[in-house]
Amino acid sequence: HPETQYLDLMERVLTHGDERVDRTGVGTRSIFGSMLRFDLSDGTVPILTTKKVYWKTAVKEMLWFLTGGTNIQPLLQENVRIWSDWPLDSYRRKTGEDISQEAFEQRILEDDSFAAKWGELGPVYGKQWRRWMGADGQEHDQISTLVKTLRENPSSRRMLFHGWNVPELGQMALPPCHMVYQYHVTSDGRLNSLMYQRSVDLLLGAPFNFVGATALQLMLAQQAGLTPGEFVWFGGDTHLYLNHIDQARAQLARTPRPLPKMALAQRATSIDDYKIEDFAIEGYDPHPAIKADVAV
Ligand code: UFP
Repeated sequence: HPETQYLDLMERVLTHGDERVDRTGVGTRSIFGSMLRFDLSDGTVPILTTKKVYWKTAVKEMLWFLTGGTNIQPLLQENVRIWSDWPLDSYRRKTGEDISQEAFEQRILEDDSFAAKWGELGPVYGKQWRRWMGADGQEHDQISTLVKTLRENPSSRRMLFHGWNVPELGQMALPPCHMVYQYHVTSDGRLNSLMYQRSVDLLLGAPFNFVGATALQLMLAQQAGLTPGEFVWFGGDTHLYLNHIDQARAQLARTPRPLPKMALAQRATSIDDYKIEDFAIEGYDPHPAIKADVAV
């Protein structure tokens, strides 16, 4: 079962991980360098079954990246709250106001000027993917270039996009974790993708990142008239937070079920025209969700 790779990796981090202090102060067990491969050619996608993964949230986040947006307001309009921690933390520090997450999010939704001031994440993923500012003073749309190359020169070995814009790292709420994506087209028209993730919260982050990356692979394949092939995932610092150990053990005790299939219900006009309703999942029957706190 493809999911066994993930569980084996989790087991390895749990038993052989180096226990160390990390940026968040929570502490992790960590190994360096890992790889997983998933074959999407049978229609399946790596949406884990050993716990319920909120796949729609991950797809909505990917669609938001593609808009080039860097403000949490459109995410909140879609009821996606995963990026709220950073602006909330910054608001509390700068104003000294002890506002709840709910109240903060409500203000972002209702007050556009408040959102413009306090909902910004800095030049995170969307900005770099769609509007990377070059030294030439021009904005570079890496995604459009990629789609064009997939269509016109699919044997290229230069089909990639990158989020690690060195001079802008300091202005980002969080420097990119899923940092570089590369693509490869086989002679029989399958689109393979590879994603490098420099830092991996194996319990909470990775399952989400698999969904985003493979949803993107499906969209790109459709736009370029290709069929999905393999998804190859590389992790750099691959870790379990010390307050996720019990949850990891609980997950490891579960037996994977068949992976679900993901399909695009219709052909969108361009890479900018996909909606969450276009993503259809079939046969997803996961074990119950596992609750855990995100380290900020
Ligand atoms: N993290 C992920 N996936 C993501 C994301 C964050 O696993 O998509 F945005 C985790 C990795 C790490 C933390 O635990 O968030 C980022 O911290 P740092 O920048 O110190 O690596």
